[in-house]
Amino acid sequence: MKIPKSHPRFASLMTRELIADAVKKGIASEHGLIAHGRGEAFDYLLGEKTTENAKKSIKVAAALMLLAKYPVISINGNAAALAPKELVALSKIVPAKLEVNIFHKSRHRELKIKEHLIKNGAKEVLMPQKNFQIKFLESNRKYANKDGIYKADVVFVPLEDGDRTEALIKNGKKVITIDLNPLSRTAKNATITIVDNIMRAMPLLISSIKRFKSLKTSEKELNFICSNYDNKKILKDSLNEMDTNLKSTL
Ligand code: PTJ
Repeated sequence: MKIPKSHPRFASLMTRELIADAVKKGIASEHGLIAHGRGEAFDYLLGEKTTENAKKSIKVAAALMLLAKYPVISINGNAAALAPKELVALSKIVPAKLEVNIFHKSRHRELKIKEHLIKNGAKEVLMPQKNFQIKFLESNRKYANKDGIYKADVVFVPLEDGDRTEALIKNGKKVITIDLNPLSRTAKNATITIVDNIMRAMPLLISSIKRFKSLKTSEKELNFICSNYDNKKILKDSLNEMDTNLKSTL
C-alpha cells in the first residue's frame, strides 16, 4: 500500500506495512499482527518517544552485553520483521551469536527468518535443536542451539512472549528484553527491560555499545553501571510516565 509521507501517522503506518509484509513473506506469524497492535497501544501511551527511563535501561543493557561471557540474541518473527539490520549490527558489534527462536511452531518460518537475517548481512544464524532444551519450559521456545541460547550467560530477547524469560532466569541466565508493555510477564521477570519500541531502541543500544567501546570503558566501570540498576523501578517509572501522558493529553 502506498502511504503519503504527509500522513500524520506515516511512521506508524509504515511499520504496520513492515509487519504485514513479513507475514506475507512467511517471516512473521499472523499472531504477530496482534502482538504488534498491543505494542502500538502501549507506544501511544508512552507518547511514541524514547523516554529518559528507557535510555537508562539501554545504557545498562549495553554494559551487560559487553560484560557477558557468551551473549546470544534471540530472534522471533516480529523482531526479524522490524529490525533485521540492527539486530545483525548488534551481533557484530558486541559480538554475540544470532539464534532463531519462535513461539508459534513452524520449521518453514524458522528457515525464512534465518534467510531474512542472512539477506540483511548476518554471516551465521543458529537454529533451535531438538536435543537441547531449556528446562522449566513447555512451548516451542524450549528448543535451543547448543552453541547458542543453551550455553549463553546473557540472552537478548526483544518482543518476547510470556514464560520463557522466567525459564531462562531459572536456568541461571540473565535476560535483556525490549517490551513496550511494562506489565508483561517478560518485562517483570527480565534482568533488564527496555520499555520502548524496538525500532527506536535498537539504534540507541548499538550507539551505546559503540560509545563504551570507543571510550575503552573498563570492566569495573561496566560492572558499576549494572550494579545500580533496579528493573522494578524502571517499570514503575514507565507506568508513571504513561499515566502523566494520559492525564496531560486532553
Ligand atoms: O514469531 P513468534 O512465533 O515467536 O511470535 C512472536 C510474537 C511477538 C507474536 C510472540 O512472541 C507473542 O505472541 O508475543 P506477545 O505475548 O504478544 O508479546 C509481545 C510483546 O511485545 C508485547 O508485550 C507487546 O506489547 C510488545 N511489542 C509489540 N510490538 C513491539 C513491542 N515491544 C517493543 N517494540 C515493538 N514494536
